[in-house]
Amino acid sequence: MDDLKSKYLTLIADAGDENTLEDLRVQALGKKGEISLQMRELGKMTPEERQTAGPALNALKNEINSALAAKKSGLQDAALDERLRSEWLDVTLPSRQRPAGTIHPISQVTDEVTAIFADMGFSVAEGPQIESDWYNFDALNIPGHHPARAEMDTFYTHRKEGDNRPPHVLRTHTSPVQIRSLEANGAPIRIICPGRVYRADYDQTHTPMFNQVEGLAIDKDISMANLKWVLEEFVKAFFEVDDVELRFRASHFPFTEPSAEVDIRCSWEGGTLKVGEGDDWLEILGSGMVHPKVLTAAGVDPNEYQGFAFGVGIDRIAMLKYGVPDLRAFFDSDLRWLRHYGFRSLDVPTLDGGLSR
Ligand code: 2U9
Repeated sequence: MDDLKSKYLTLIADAGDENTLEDLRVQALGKKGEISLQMRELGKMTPEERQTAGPALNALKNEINSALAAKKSGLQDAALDERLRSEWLDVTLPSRQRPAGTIHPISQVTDEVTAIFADMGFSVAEGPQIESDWYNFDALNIPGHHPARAEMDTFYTHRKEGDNRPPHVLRTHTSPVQIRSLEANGAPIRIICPGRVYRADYDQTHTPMFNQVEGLAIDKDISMANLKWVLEEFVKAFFEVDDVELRFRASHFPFTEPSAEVDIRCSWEGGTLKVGEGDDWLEILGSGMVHPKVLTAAGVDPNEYQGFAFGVGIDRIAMLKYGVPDLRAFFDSDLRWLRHYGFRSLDVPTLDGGLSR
């Protein structure tokens, strides 16, 4: 028994980790362990022998258990000391920079345009992107047979079998918002309507979904002179130039009469657009005086009121202002590259108190 004791106490003292300790526990005290087998031998002994061997075996078992427990706690303490020595944290290190979110260029340009028109007394109106045939076409003087319907080739929803009403459309312009606003508020009115519009088109300068801002000013004494001034102020503020020359070219839209496409004087020196100087002309928007039929459809008396309307492609003027060559880039999922074009990031405070850009 003394041999067993010194054997196990030595082995326990030498054990280098908790797994070895557990193996030793099983080897000595497990079901088939050396001490357990000796316990089993007690049954075969005489009562006298058992009286000395029994307590001695129990004492040995307790001593080994204590030695195991003491060694285990010693190993755990040593492991903790080692971790405390090797694993440490430099709390004085600066925090990691997180990638900052950015405002989408279309949102940024929409905000810029909105701020410019807000300064001229326009408010913002919004409406549904899925429109009825009436608001998207008929109310805007585009009847069923009108060629403009085909030009604005759009996406239609399906009606149930047997439902012969015209299908809803994904709006092809934000003009229906203006009809709805006129119906709801009447004249006078001064609004801009920014938002998504849809046409079945896809190439370098057309995407099936794009963004427009349209404007409408209706009152008792509005003329094309007012339109010209408003557009000049807009172009100067948007392209950040002191002066600009606008050219109105006669055009045709079903919803305005007369209608004009508007060009701005510019140059393309070295491939970069310069607004307000040079010998080139760049078309940037369409406009005109609202057609009397459109006013009537929106519940406004054209004998009492008249006004102007215009429409600008937000994506287009964003491309022009920031020199982005392919419209489709705006709708890529990863927009980090747009920083290259000078779109500002959100100012995101970091943990060290600075601003990451
Ligand atoms: C109402 C009455 C008239 C909005 C107008 C244009 C001319 C125009 C284009 C610009 C580029 C569409 O995005 S684009 O392709 N728009 O040329 N839009 S006048 O006229 C209206 C709108 C609402 C009630």
